[in-house]
Amino acid sequence: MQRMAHEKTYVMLKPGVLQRRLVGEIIGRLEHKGLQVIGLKMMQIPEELARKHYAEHDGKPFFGDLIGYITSGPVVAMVVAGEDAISRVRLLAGATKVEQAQPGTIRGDFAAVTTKNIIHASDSPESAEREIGLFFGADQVVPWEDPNADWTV
Ligand code: FUP
Repeated sequence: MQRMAHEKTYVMLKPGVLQRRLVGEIIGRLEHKGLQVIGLKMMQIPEELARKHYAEHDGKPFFGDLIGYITSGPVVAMVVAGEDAISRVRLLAGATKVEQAQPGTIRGDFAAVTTKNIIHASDSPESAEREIGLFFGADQVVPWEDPNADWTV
């Protein structure tokens, strides 16, 4: 069997997750899959950082709403690790657009509006590295040994 890559990914629970008291539910889904939380903090994102994070969307019609929403209240910023973590978290998150997000996924189960689609998750190793660097200092990421790692691979 081909061994998959151990990866880190940047995950962010958007402001509505706190307002709707869904923080535990969403983090629970990631943990139940066997992914490891190795960085976790709440923060109010300054507009400049929001624009950097979403720079690829600058100029698109939804950009203003996206920046407005992500800076409208605190977010939960996380670094999540595990085998194939980038694609596994994306699968758990579901499709970007709410009308395409399948039931059983985080967005499919909880998002009603695409701009407010609950969760951000890096889409590639390059994005993960860039985004973790934007939101976390090196001393804020705390990898830990998992003696039961067998069942996650
Ligand atoms: P994703 O990687 O799934 O978060 O998707 P994108 O990077 O394409 O989009 C980033 C955010 O922009 C989405 F989470 C929500 C918002 N967005 C819209 O509001 N409308 C769109 O048509 C596409 C994205």
